[in-house]
Amino acid sequence: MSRLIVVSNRVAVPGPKDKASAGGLAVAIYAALKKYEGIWFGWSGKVVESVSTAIHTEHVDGVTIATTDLSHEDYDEYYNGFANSTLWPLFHYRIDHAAFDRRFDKRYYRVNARFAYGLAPLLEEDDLIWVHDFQLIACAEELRRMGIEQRIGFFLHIPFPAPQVLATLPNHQALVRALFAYDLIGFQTATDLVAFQDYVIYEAAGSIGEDGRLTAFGRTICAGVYPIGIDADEMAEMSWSAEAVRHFERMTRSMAGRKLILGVDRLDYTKGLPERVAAFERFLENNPGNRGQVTFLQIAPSSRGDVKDYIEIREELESAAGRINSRFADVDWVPIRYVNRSYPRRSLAGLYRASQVGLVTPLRDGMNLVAKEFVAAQDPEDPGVLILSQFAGAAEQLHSALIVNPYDIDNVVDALNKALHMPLEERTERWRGMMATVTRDNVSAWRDSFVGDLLKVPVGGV
Ligand code: GDG
Repeated sequence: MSRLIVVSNRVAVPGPKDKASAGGLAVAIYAALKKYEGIWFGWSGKVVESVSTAIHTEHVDGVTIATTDLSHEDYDEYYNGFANSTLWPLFHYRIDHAAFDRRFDKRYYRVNARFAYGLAPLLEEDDLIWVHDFQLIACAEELRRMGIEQRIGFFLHIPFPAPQVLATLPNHQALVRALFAYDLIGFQTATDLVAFQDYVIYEAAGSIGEDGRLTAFGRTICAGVYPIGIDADEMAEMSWSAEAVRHFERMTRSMAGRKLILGVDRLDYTKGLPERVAAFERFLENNPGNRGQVTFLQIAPSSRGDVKDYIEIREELESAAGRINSRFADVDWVPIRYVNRSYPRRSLAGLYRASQVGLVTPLRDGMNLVAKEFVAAQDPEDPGVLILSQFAGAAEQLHSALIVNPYDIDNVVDALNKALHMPLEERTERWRGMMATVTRDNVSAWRDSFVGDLLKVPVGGV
């Protein structure tokens, strides 16, 4: 049996006791690594004065954890720079937020090369290599330069942009050429796959074969759709755990019979938070009878707090929430509870279940796991309603959510009205459809189908 080698920017090893605090993705990847006796390779999370080529290794449960550090320049120009300030906004269709700086892409390719140099000596002939996400697109190209011929797969967790959007990136061809060093590329949705195929045909003068394989830059590769899932059974179970029940009861008590609308997102400008708050404001304006009856709880832990755009979005949200609260609040009711901190997963599970509406309205999102977690944590006897952006990858799977255009504030207001008054029978029917999907297409199914296909794809390009 081949070993599995996972390469990702961050390595998140779930400890034996804190499974509940690690994300489902980390747990699923770790389970596969245990099965295949593999290696998880990535950044240690440390930023040091001067980086050596040394790789730190440790062995946990038959899995080898191999990490490398970043220098301050790497952190600024590769991680905060090209990854978070260039590729992240661009791939989410936010050219207005994208920073183009030659130091950034130079450093990006250099750090990707350093990852490849660190990894290559650890590889064995039959290994199966699986690289994750936009921070490490150029990793396989560097491995190929070093003569590595094993199968290498790549999964993009975020959207792939339309060709004309990607074309705004200086040297965009170099990035897509780097993708052609893989044998299999996985996307979250059919929309992303089509955007990639369009780029290959219209920008790279490539072609699609009858078997669906793509040819460009002198190589032929496979690309497919692999929508990521969650551990739905675990989330459902977690929503009845003692900690979840405590949070459910705490929340229900404090709501005193009012209805709860819940949003849970990393604080990020792609998540559509100002638009969401504006929709709730208009909902209160248009429906005076609902004032005092409904509360919107937005949990938004900070992320990437040292990037300027993230500091700005935080300030924008704080001021919008403050303004709406001072406009509508009463002595015994505050319309928006905005919480800028993170909660343990079990507490989140209880909050999901205490909500009548899950409001998930990103402007663009690869998948959005919160949508799936909300569904999995509902009480089957009295489920809440999911309002979901058409621009979240999850909308291609969760058809019985109330699908909205997050840019159209009135559309979101209408959905809020519909959700808050939806009869139990319709709620249950919609929920059952979504629950069947998140249970069937769970994170293990996602992982196994990608790894299964990677084992089968032809190797070695043309
Ligand atoms: C990227 C892509 C794609 C949130 N707040 C807390 C907390 N969370 C957890 C959620 C969920 C995860 O973080 C967020 O996942 P999303 O999928 O919603 O979004 P990204 O972080 O942007 O993830 C995305 C994903 O990769 C996987 O491929 O779906 O499109 O952008 O699991 O529950 N967790 C805890 N406390 C919080 O306060 N413990």
